[in-house]
Amino acid sequence: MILPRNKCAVSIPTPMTGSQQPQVDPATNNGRPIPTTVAPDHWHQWQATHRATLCFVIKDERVLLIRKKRGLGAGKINGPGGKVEPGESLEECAARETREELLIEPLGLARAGRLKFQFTDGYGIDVTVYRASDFSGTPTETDEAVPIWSDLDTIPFEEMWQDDELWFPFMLAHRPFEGRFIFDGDRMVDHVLEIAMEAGS
Ligand code: 6OG
Repeated sequence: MILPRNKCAVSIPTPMTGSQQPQVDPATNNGRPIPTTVAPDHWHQWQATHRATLCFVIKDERVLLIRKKRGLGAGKINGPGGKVEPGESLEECAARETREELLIEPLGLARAGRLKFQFTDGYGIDVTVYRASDFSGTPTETDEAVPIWSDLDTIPFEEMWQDDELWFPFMLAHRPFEGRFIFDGDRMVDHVLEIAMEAGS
C-alpha cells in the first residue's frame, strides 16, 4: 500500500469474503461502485450516504461516553454525535449533537480524525471525530443517550463498535488518523487506519 509520506498504516488483517470487485447498486449509492474492500481503488468515487460527527470530551483522565438509545448503533456505547444538518459545519454538528444528547456544551473542540464506513448493504457514513478538552453544564440523560464517564485505561471497547479500539489510542495521543472500514452489520470485515507521524493539536 502506498501512503502519503507523513502517514503510516496500522492494519490488522481480517478475512475477506465474497467478491473482491466493487459492486454497483444504483439504488443505494447513486450508481457509484460500492467498496467491498478498503483497497484505495475501491474508494476513489466513494460518496457517503450521510456525513456525521462524533465528539469525545476528555478531561481529568476520563472520557465522556454515551449509551446510545436510538439511531445507528442503538444499545452500543459510543460518543455523542450524529448526522450533519444542511448548512451546518462539522464542528457545529459535533457541538449540537453533544448539546442535544447530553445537555452540555463541549469546549475546546479539536478535529481528531476521520472514519469512512461502508456497510455491505450499501449504506455509507463519513464520520469526523472531535475531541473536546472541557464542557459546561452537567451531563444528563436524554431520550437519545445515557452519559457514562470512563477511565481512559478501562474504556468498554467490548460494548462499542469494533473499529473504536483501533483508533481510540490515537485520538487520546492527539495523533490525527483516517480510517476506511467495511462492515457487514455489526461485524467489521476489512479496515485500514492511517496515522499521521506527528502529533496534531
Ligand atoms: P445517528 O444515527 O445517531 O448517527 N457511527 C459510528 N461510530 C463508531 N464509533 N463506529 C461506527 O462503526 C459507526 N457508525 C456510525 C456516527 C450515527 C452516529 O453513529 C456513529 C454518528 O455519530 C460502524 O444520527
